[in-house]
Amino acid sequence: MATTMATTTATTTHYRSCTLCEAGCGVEVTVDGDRVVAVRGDEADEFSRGYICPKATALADLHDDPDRLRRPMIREGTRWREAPWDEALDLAAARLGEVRRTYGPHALGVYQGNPTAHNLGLLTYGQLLLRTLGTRNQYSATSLDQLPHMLAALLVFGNQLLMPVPDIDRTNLMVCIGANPLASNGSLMTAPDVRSRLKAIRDRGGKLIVVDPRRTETAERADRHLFLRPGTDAVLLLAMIATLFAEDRVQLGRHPASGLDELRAAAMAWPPERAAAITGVAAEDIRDLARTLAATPRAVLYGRIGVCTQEFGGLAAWLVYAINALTGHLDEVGGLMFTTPAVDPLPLADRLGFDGGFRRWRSRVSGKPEFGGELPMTAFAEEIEVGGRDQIRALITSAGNPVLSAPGGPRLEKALAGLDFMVSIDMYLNETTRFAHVILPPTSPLERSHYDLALNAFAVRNVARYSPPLFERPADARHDWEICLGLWTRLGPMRRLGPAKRLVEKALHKLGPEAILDAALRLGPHRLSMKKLRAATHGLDLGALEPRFPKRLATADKKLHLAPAEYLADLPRLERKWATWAAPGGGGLVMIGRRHLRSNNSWMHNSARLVKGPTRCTLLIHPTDAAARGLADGATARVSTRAGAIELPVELTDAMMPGVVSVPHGWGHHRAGARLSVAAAHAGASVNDINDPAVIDELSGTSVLSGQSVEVARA
Ligand SMILES: Nc1nc2c(c(=O)[nH]1)N[C@H]1C(S)=C(S)[C@@H](COP(=O)(O)OP(=O)(O)OC[C@H]3O[C@@H](n4cnc5c(=O)[nH]c(N)nc54)[C@H](O)[C@@H]3O)O[C@H]1N2
Ligand SMILES: Nc1nc2c(c(=O)[nH]1)N[C@H]1C(S)=C(S)[C@@H](COP(=O)(O)OP(=O)(O)OC[C@H]3O[C@@H](n4cnc5c(=O)[nH]c(N)nc54)[C@H](O)[C@@H]3O)O[C@H]1N2
Ligand code: SF4
Ligand SMILES: [Mo]
Repeated sequence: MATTMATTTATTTHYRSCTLCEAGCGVEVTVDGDRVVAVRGDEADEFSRGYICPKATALADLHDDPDRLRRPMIREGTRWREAPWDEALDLAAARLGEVRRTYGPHALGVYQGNPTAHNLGLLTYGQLLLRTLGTRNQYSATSLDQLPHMLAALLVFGNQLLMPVPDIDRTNLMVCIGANPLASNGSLMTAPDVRSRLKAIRDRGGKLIVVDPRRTETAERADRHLFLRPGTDAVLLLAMIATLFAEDRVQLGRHPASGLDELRAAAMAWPPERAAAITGVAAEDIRDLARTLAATPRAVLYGRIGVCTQEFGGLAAWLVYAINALTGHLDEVGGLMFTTPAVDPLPLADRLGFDGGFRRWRSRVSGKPEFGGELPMTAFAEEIEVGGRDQIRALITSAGNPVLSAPGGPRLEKALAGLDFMVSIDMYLNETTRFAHVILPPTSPLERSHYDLALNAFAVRNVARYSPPLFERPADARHDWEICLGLWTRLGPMRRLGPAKRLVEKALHKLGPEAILDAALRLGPHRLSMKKLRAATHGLDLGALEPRFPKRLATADKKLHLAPAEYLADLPRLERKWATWAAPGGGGLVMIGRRHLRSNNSWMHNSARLVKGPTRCTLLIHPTDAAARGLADGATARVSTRAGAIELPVELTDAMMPGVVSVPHGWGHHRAGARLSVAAAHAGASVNDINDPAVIDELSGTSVLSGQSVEVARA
């Protein structure tokens, strides 16, 4: 077991998992005293097999970063001061409580960001605090990300967490649409060293096909790459389904399903020729895709964020699941499969209040649909801005940076500045948390324990790995879960207990996330325990994925729902969108994003090691589109939408589909008042300053991050 050796200068080696992305690679950390001297891949981790990406070393940078907050901060006007924990927690609870007493529970807003999913404490005690406040103003990065997949899981399989993953290690054909795992390391597909795993498909005679508006790092290594016009995935997928029906290739396999006739009728309106004119993919290529998927015994269609965060993301996510079902690849070896994680998230999620649901209520200002107990980020700013009953007047953000991560950054900045009170649970004073009145910083990732409660459920093998804290935390540091517990006892139902609440806090503190994890492991399908996990320094391999139907299906009738009414009702919107649409041209451009291996959303740009080298916040544009605008390589372009304009350097590349430009997200660190000294020197521009928050997927309420129209000109 790894322990801290802070008092000696001898070098020690510790094994744990990296918490920075979904791959969860095993790392070997060499420590000299209280300094990390090396981070390597853990060769003995059977799942990640020694692989790490350049971000792993940033675990050390994060730990050592002088800008990382180590004590609570209280803002008085424009001045920040460090404060003792009790003062900061008391103040936060008092002010939040006051707003709730005066205006009611919905006047409290909550935003939870992406690192929540990588944090045992936030997934347990964090939810205890944030999900029990009684407010409907719950927001998270879900609606900037995987909401359409979750909606499809709910409507097709009966539970929002039942998102199947590609059985990448046994498939012979992977069609990858709207995902770039070579940069992202895989998402809703925990598959460390995805590059080797993809290569293995080809080595065993299989194929990789990529459908993407950019010839990505993944596409470069594929057997085939097809350019697709952004936002047209639903059309492409419907045409593939039309082909399956027209050519009598539907093979549902062993699963009882409903909705087959409705799905056929819907798809028949989109013959490949019609779809070709819209998507930019040739009709014969569309047919080929459908035929190859149907004819290959072990095959999978994998769609990720590119199919989600777009105008028809809801429809597209549904159709990805539907095609896997129709071609006999759902819940089959080598296809799209359900996992058997050591901690089954379904019962746990129910207990924590993540019960699935859609449109049980709507947002106050513009009627955006609720999903899973949350409202979409497309409603966030307006719920703060517009006065009236249930207006958000106080906000808790936890592990999120919505000023950079959600469309409409400048608008959100104004809204945040107008809040009565804001508290942020975060280790940085960044673009978002600078608006807080109190910042409560958690321990560094190396000071806390880790177990991938959420992401093991999306791993391509069933695995389990526990990491004890590597460094002992400083005496005056608190873990995320302790911060949340501290706020909860002051703010939750316990507050009414008076002095007795301290006893409850003590008892819950003694319990800790490990005890919850232990219970969940024991109840889980592999009957593990903390003891067994602690003994397995390099993690446990619990075997390949196995078919789980019909038992795992959560629909009431135990059938696959292939044509849920919610989707059928959204099809006329797709019709309307393309009814009047002629051939490509007109010279208009649309914008997509991109990820880079050395970057992680908005928050890893303060690591000098990661941001060094040529600037990565550039506009990728096809040479023809650039020439039409008089833009040379390296020139500064002005990119604008109705929402605003940004300026950034131009990079010419024929890897872009003509008519499409790309700008990465998470940059724009020039904003005054943040404390990110390295990032400020590599500021870049925030693409979400110009992504218009009013452009949404109307079905799911998800933000549109791909395919918004932009003007590009010389700056
Ligand atoms: N244009 C565009 N926008 C996008 C995307 C895109 O592709 N294009 N992608 C979207 C996606 S998929 C996502 S998930 C979102 C992410 O959006 P967010 O989650 O809002 O933003 P992050 O950049 O991940 O910021 C994470 C924050 O958590 C803090 N943090 C890190 N670790 C911890 C921890 O252990 N505890 C606590 N308390 N805080 C921590 C960091 O300091 C940082 O402030 O961005 C979305 N925005
Ligand atoms: N290095 C690094 N890794 C990360 C992150 C990071 O910021 N950096 N973020 C993490 C997070 S929060 C997430 S959610 C995952 C996301 O993981 P992925 O889904 O793999 O994310 P991307 O690399 O953005 O790949 C999305 C792809 O969709 C394409 N695309 C854009 N618009 C469309 C469209 O309309 N249709 C289709 N078919 N394709 C389109 C883009 O060109 C891009 O290649 O990555 C995670 N991993
Ligand atoms: S791919 Fe990189 S960032 Fe992701 S878990 Fe592995 S080492 Fe960490
Ligand atoms: Mo994400």
